[in-house]
Amino acid sequence: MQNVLVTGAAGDIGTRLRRLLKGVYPRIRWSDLRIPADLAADEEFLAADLTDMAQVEKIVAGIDGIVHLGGHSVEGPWPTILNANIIGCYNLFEAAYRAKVERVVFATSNHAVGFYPRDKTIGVNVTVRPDSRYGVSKAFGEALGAFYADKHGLRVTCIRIGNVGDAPLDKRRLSIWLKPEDLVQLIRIGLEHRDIRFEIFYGASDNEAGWWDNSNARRHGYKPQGRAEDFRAQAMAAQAKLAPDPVGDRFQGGPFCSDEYDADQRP
Ligand code: 15L
Repeated sequence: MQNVLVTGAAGDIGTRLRRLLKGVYPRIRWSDLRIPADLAADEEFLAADLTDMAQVEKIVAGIDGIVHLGGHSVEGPWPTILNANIIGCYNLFEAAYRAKVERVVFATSNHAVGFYPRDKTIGVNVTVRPDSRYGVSKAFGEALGAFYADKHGLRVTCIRIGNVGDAPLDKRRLSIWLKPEDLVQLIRIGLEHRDIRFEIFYGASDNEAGWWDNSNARRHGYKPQGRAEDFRAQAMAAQAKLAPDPVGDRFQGGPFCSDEYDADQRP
């Protein structure tokens, strides 16, 4: 990997990666709608609106591998999701294919499978059960990745990210926490491992309370360093301050499940 493009450079994960990926690849081009406020003089940046194919073609030109973080990262109204995560994601994969990019690492989300109950351990071969329009858009991105891999030979890795942060924020995040450095490991496997064709990994650290069977990532060499249990006391203290969420607490996707939920009220 010589020339890497990372979309979503100004977001929370993008901002962390700008520090953590420094020097890892000879050239990293960062992109987002707007220039990050703290962009350093030695960082390459190209602004792009992912809904505009001509702009996407410009940012993928000359690139070998893409880390696609860009888009809308929580639930939103349909027009927002449609533009940022459906059209934007299609443009990204299609432009990557046309420009003969070798690899794409797609930041998908736990919300593609958020309606699995918390007492069930799931692997990467389960049917998607999105918990939001956002989750549906991530399932779409995974399907798009499989399509470009199977039909056109793009090497695609989808990372179903739990929650990236310095520490797990609450009880649910004890199960899905992803230490930023562990995300870097997963991204590097996607960009560098010789056997990648189409893979799905869970973006989770070594969490004792986890719900995901991440043996596929481990088979590819993933050795997570973060341990959510080291932060249990502070996560549970934060949990105690949250209002009970009878629906969200049943499902892996938490509040994304209870938001707009009315399934129990139907005859
Ligand atoms: C996500 O997919 C979001 O991007 C992030 O902001 C968190 O809400 C995370 O999921 C989560 O489930 O905690």
